[in-house]
Amino acid sequence: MTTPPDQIFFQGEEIHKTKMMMLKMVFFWMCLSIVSLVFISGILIRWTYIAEVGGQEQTVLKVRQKRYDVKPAKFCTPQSENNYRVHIQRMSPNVTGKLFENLSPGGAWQPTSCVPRDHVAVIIPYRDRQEHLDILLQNLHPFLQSQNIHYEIFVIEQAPSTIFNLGLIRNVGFLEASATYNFTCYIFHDVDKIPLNNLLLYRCPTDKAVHFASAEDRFKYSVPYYRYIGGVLGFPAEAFRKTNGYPNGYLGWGGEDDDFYFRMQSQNVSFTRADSKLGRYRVFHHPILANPSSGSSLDFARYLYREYGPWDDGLNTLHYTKQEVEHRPAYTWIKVGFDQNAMMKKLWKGIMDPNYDEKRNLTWWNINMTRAIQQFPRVKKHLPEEGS
Ligand code: BGN
Repeated sequence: MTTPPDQIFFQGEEIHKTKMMMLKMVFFWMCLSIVSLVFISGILIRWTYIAEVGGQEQTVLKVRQKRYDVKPAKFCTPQSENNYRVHIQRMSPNVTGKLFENLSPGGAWQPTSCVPRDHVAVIIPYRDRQEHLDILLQNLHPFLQSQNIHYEIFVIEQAPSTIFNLGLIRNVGFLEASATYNFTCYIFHDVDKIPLNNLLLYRCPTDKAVHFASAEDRFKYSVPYYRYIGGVLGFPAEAFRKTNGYPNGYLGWGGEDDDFYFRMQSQNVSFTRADSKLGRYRVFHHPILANPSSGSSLDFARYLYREYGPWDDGLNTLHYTKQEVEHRPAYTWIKVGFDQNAMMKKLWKGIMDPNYDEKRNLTWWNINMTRAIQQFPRVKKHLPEEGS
């Protein structure tokens, strides 16, 4: 016997309905279990939380409130008014003792109520200028603290018996400071320049240098010439490394900063200059032992960089001995020695000759133009014709 067609249809519909019912029930139970699971975990978490904070509902509320109140990290901003007073007379040790009380040994400081964005190393080359250093420090600490930055002051002293080599000492300062912390700004600071306005912010852009000393009193609050980048100059690490640092081969006073300007130019490292209302400095006078040969070295170096690219001297040829390190109350002191004569011979690839000056009992180094031009012929076209 065969089942009539309408009966087949009826049976099929029944089965379908039953299946749907079952599916709906499964779905309903699944939803119910998820909801109860969430609910039970909620209760459990809450219980654990209450247990953690002492079992008091009240405490839970307080703790929640407290957690809610915690503000996101606040970045430091500099003080907006110029409340920094310059003290040109050397202060007594009692007064400076108080002034330096809040510093970490080694002359480091950072704000505690906010997160500093700027981490600044101030590098001061030093030789025989105790009074200038004392006056600079008594001003520099309040100046930097008013800017709410993290900073440390490094004083790099050249061991006696050789002519002062400012470029080399600055390079040492950079290497030593960057070995202690990854500072965002390295500021090369002459010991005899006192900043007068704390709205001049000691910080660096990420990719170029800043010339801070744009208005020294000795230059009637201006720069003596456009290329002048002496006095106080700041750098982020990468841009400074790109220049290969200061030249190590300028002895005595003058020229190393001008040479450095040409290095920056040859490496496309640009700089900004502080507004002359802000970049004001008081400069102490001191006897100058000018280097009689820096002019000719500079002339040569300038065209050498232009024609042959980065000169093989600077951070990559630096050899020195760290003789002493002390974390003094207001600064980190590093005493450095090096063999100046050996370095001068090697450094300029034999194009320099020593020249003994009896009057001063010092040896200067002069470019030997004949050898220099043989070795670097492309420089010749830039130099004045002989006899002209
Ligand atoms: C320049 C010096 C700079 C110095 C400024 C300001 C030279 C190069 C020899 C021609 N340049 O004359 O080094 O920063 O005066 O004092 O001496």
